[in-house]
Amino acid sequence: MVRRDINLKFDNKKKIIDVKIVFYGPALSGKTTTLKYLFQKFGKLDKIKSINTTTGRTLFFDFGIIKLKGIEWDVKFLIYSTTGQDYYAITRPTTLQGADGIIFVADSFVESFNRNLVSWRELASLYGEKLLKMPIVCNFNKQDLLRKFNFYEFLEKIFFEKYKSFAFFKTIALLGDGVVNSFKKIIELIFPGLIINQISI
Ligand SMILES: Nc1nc2c(ncn2[C@@H]2O[C@H](COP(=O)(O)OP(=O)(O)OP(=O)(O)O)[C@@H](O)[C@H]2O)c(=O)[nH]1
Ligand SMILES: [Mg+2]
Repeated sequence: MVRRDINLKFDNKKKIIDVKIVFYGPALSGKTTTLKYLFQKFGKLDKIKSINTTTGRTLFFDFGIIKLKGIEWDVKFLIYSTTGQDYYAITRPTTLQGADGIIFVADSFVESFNRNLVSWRELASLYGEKLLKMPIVCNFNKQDLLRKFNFYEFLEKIFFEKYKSFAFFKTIALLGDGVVNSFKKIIELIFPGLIINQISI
């Protein structure tokens, strides 16, 4: 089993575990759309708090909570998306603070290849070696587009094999394809050994 620094927050009295998951990636890759699909799926769309520009772009972050009831413990997922706009880049480390898992949303449009890489490298530089043990799921989003890059080329560029707790999915956030599965996967990576058959609230 992979060992990593554990910073999950346990409330022993209330029997609640807080888990922070952050959607990260370049501008307009589909982070907010992915998060919204997830919350809509759980009937919690109205529970998202977004700090947006007037044009609907993420200014600081989107934030929402999904609660899962267990037999002994409840898990509270605190879910954030960062802003992809470089003008607001200063907010990204703050949003990442204390993350237990990261879903990297890549834009699969062929001309976005390098923007994904720049965003990944920024993430890597913010974490340093610690990123190697961080649970990460990479969503290759916008799979509905005709002109996509080969995602294996991206995986090779980031040397994905060195990441100890890593998975990737093809997603279409607009339709929700792959979104729930990638969310389940990040939970499994955060709680190694746990297999999630069904997520319920
Ligand atoms: N074709 C296609 N478009 C998508 C998909 N997911 C998101 N989009 C579109 O991409 C644009 C940007 O989506 P957002 O979810 O706002 O992207 P973001 O990553 O949150 O952007 P920032 O917050 O500005 O960093 C919107 O027009 C979405 O409708 C997808 O799977 N396929
Ligand atoms: Mg956004």
